[in-house]
Amino acid sequence: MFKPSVGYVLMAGVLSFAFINAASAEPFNADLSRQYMSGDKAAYLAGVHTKKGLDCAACHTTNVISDSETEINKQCAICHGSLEQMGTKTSSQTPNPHKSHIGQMQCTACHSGHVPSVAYCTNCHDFPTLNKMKQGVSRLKAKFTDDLSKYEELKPVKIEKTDLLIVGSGAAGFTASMAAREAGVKNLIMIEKMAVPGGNSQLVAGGMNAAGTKFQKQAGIEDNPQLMFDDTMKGGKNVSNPDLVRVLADKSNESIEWLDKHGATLSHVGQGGGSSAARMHGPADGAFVGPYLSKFFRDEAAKSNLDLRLNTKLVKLIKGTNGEITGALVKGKHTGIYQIDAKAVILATGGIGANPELIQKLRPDISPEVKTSNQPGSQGDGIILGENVGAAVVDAKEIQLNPTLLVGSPVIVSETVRGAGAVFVNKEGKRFISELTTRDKTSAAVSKQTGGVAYEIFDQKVRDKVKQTGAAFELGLAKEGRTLEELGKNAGIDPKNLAATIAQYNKYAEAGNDPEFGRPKISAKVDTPNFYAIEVTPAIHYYMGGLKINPQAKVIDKNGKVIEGLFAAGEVTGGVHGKNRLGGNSISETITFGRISGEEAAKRIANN
Ligand code: FAD
Ligand code: MEZ
Repeated sequence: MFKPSVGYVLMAGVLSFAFINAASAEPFNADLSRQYMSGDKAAYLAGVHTKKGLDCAACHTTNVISDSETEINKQCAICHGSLEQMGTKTSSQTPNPHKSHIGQMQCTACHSGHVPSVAYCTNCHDFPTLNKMKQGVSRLKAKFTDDLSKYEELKPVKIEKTDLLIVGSGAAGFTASMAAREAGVKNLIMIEKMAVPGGNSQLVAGGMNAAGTKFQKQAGIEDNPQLMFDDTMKGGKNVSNPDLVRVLADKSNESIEWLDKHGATLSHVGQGGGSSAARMHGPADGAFVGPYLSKFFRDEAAKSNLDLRLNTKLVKLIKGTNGEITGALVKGKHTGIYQIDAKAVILATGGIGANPELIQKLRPDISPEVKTSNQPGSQGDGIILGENVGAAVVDAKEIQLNPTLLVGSPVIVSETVRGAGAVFVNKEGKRFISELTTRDKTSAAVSKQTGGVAYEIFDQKVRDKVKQTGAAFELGLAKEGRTLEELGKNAGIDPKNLAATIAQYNKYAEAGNDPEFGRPKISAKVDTPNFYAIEVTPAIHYYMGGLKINPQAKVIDKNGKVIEGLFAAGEVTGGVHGKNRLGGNSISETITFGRISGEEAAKRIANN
């Protein structure tokens, strides 16, 4: 397996930059392509194509390469077919990224012409079966952390003007863009530093919390915003900003309706930990919410011709003479540093979960060995750059561990699996906590079990009903047995204890009361073969801290004053979740505060 060293990658990057620049300045020529015919470079796509007799113009139809690389990707599809078609041609690959990422990926996210290719998915997934893909796509984890202070003094190569700049293409950013357009904003640019849009939002599992929705009523669930407010405050240990929590709870139904009106219907309702009513909304078939919403957002962006620039990173916010934000410096993969002047900037850059250095600085008590569920772009850029222009940061040390990372992958096993009846046991086959308590307590309890792991035990009923168990089976990480004893043997759990524990649990379920651990609303028995076990362990998952905002999504400075022109929404902000976020409250926050930020930015733009 080809494993380039850091120095090698850097050198290749420099060469590639030189090549692209040369290509931009003069017509593509045979001498340049010959460079890619021998040595290591022959393994890059440029070399592979050159050997086949194709010249540079086969891929590069223009002399200038856009940062999103859309024109190159168009050329890939012309010769090789769409991602769907590639999915059928590469059907022997396990997993098959062409199939599992239809619509989400650009070819160049994984395949590079002039540097070693990196399978983008290996930034998040650790596939035991993926050693090396065709065309030199190797398994290499890229390093995304970047010292943003180095951009402070850099001068832009050009200046552009727009009304609204949105930074980050997760749920908060996309929602803000839709709301801003609905409120009349015509000129807006959205930038995303990664090669793939979607952020952590595309990974969302169980769903979006909302209270008093028509979907809850249809399912006979009683709930209201006051209950959601109380649960959120209690779950966050009463340190959340009640004004923000009030907005979250009161507007949650409106946000579900807003999504529904635009064609994203979250009609399935599941139960999350710490919520006194089932209120975690997802798509009708109970599938993962992230891919469903991300497709919805990408389709909306295509319909509205959104100016979405991938591979384009915010590196500095620019302040005007009165302290207001007037725009930003951004860095495009090919363009370099340029300035975008804007009447308003919305930060929707997500959290810090993929920045181990920052996490260690804030929380040295969290072992550096703990994995993350986050996508690699979650580096805290928006928080660092916001602070650089005077923004206040709240709850800075509040980092959430999710108790149920699927061991052997970075996939989260959704709380809705426990909500639907799965039971927690340890290696000894014993229960140790209520399955539906809050994450802080659950993560702490799982960490204390043998090997720092636990198992979610469920039966065929749950497997059939809850699609959220699917990933564990697709990745070959779920264990199975026709009896509980057999399951115990297959999963490495004490078989006798497991059978006895579940027999006792079923008695509690029949009685509707769990005197041992107080699991609320206990009713579903684990009694229908086959039986299954999924091994889980805690992982860094969510940043409760972040930029201080007011209920209008305006960023607040260290003196308690609004920083004019600067808005923020989603995980980049703090204050909503206090010391512990309830599962399902984040996507709710991104839609509600994403909408507010778009509407408020539109008001500012109309008045300037
Ligand atoms: P993101 O979706 O993370 O988007 C931020 C974007 O900004 C990213 O694409 C990032 O690359 C980009 N960006 C960052 N810095 C820059 C920069 N300098 N320049 C340009 N772009 C930049 N929450 C729930 O409520 N329910 C769930 O079921 C749920 N499941 C989850 C499952 C997983 C595996 C994970 C990781 C999280 C889950 N969460 C869930 C939490 C939730 O997904 C996130 O908190 C939420 O999606 C954050 O949305 P966002 O728009 O604020 O940020
Ligand atoms: O982070 C969440 O809210 C989450 C993973 C919810 C879930 O499905 O468990």
